[in-house]
Amino acid sequence: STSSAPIALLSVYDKEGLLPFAKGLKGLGFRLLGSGGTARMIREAGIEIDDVSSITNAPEMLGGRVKTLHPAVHGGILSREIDSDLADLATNKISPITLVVCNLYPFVLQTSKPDCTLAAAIEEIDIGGVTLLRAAAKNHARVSIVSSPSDYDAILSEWKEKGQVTEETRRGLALKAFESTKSYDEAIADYFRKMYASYDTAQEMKAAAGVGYQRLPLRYGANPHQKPAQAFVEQGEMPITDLPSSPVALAHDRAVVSGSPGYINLLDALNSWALVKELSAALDLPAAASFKHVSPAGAAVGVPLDERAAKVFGVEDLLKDLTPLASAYARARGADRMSSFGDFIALSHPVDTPTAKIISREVSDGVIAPGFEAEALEILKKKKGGKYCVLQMDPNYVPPEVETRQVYGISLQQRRNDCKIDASLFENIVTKNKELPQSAVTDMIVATLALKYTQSNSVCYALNGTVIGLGAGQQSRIHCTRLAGDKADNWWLRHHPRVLALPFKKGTKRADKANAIDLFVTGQAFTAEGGERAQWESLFDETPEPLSAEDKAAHMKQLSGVVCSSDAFFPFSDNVHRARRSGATYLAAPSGSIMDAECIRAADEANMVYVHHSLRLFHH
Ligand code: 93A
Repeated sequence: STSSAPIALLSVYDKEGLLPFAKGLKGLGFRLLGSGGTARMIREAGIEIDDVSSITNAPEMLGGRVKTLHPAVHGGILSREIDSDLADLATNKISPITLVVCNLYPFVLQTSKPDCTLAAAIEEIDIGGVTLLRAAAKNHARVSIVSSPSDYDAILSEWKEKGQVTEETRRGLALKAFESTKSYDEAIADYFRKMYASYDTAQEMKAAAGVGYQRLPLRYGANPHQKPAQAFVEQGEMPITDLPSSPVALAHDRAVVSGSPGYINLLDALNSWALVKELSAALDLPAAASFKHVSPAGAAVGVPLDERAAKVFGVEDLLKDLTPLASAYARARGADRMSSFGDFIALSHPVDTPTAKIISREVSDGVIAPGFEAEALEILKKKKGGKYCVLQMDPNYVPPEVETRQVYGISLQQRRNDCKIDASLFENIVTKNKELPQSAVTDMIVATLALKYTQSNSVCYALNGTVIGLGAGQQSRIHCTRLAGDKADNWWLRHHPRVLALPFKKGTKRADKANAIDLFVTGQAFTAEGGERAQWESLFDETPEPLSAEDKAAHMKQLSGVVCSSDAFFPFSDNVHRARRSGATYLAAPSGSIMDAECIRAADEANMVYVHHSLRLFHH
């Protein structure tokens, strides 16, 4: 080799394609340098190569931990073609390196072995290779960094053709190298998180060290066959603490548990927490949400209940003790008792005893709240044989501005939906009737905030600070408006004196009552036959007569003042007509439909108050 020959430095773990590539480089006039094993393999194949130690004048040491970490290597890689750099190279007798070929120790392969020890994992953390990749990628203005055997052929042919690796290719190679070091470090961080900052391991050690938790193992993913599953933060502490049936006191007044919530539990917990936090802040009242499948089944603020409402919402026996938070949850849990069955609950304020008492007798999966009064926690801990999922949320946690998720291997990134929803959103009244009372503004905030955290399309009806009907996840807007309207109708029919006086047998379970009432108000009890009918009838001391169409119509006429809000514009006036039939007096929706004028006309005909804004609220 002549001293002017370009230098290629090779240091690869994965030696696939190495020999033909080295041979090719040699044939193109490169001087080859290699780290221990790489150089040996190439030399044994009869290709001339020098050891890295021939330029460093230092041996590989520490059992291979230091192979290429040396100024002669990194000076040669990082130098620019500027006078001061060239002078430094000359002074230190360092030759510039033109091409670096490197791939890393197989950290993931090692840690995925079932019997992998911490020591073995740590030994597979590549330091020098990562430094080669980063240094060469940083200096891609001059240096080519080849990090994947799949690029060997293309590099050879490009050099053959053009006498160099082009700038465009070097840029692509640099990006690839940084991507590989990023995912490499991610894998190491993932492993360390599991070993050092997880809820499931080394509790005492972390307690002593006062180290925060970054990871919550999940029971499984969306389905039991989707294992493993975990939740984690990449920086700072996990803002959620899982409170156990028998808490282990840890640093920072925290407690951890060995059990773990599921993936959908966490989706519900995080979305519902965001909802109640914003609801409570917007209305200065305690707020509650009852989530199922990542949409609210109910949501409300702590507006007091009267006796009839208490009965409809299933808390008449607890009425005199209800706190504002308990009222909020009673409303959220009781509005659509069918949908809320097995819910995940979010509460904006520390859970008190009255709220815990309501929770204790309902079927529910878990609760997230910023705190728990001692007696309330005692009550919740007894639920589900001690397995009730109790999550404590740091109320001061603020999520990052940009959120990322992966779908089918593709990363999607967006600015978080951090828009504020408050009274100022509802100032543009576009109908002739402009009478929008404070209570309706409150309901618009409740309904619209609920939509912000509901799978789209969605339409929400609200009254008395309570979601009374929510249509989620429908592809057609009118289907949302109908679904939500039907739910609001059922909710209102449950106020009918005949429903309130249904002669249930003593000891009928709460969930069975909810089911039977739903069958009664929808009329489905009376189209049922055989065993299904007999089952329904068996719940009563005497079989109830159906509500007639006239009964229902007369009762529905008494429902008014309802707010109906939509997560995107109403495309046709049929939505307005349908909302009116469920007692809607007030409408809120973004403008932008070519049928806006038609919708406003329909609202005017019914003397409704229609608020336009420009905030679309799709959520997925
Ligand atoms: O242990 S290291 O982090 N120390 C180093 O200085 C170093 N330099 C290169 N590992 C180092 N490497 C890695 O060695 C490379 O990333 C490559 O994976 C491997 C090649 O070793 P050998 O040439 O001895 O087979």
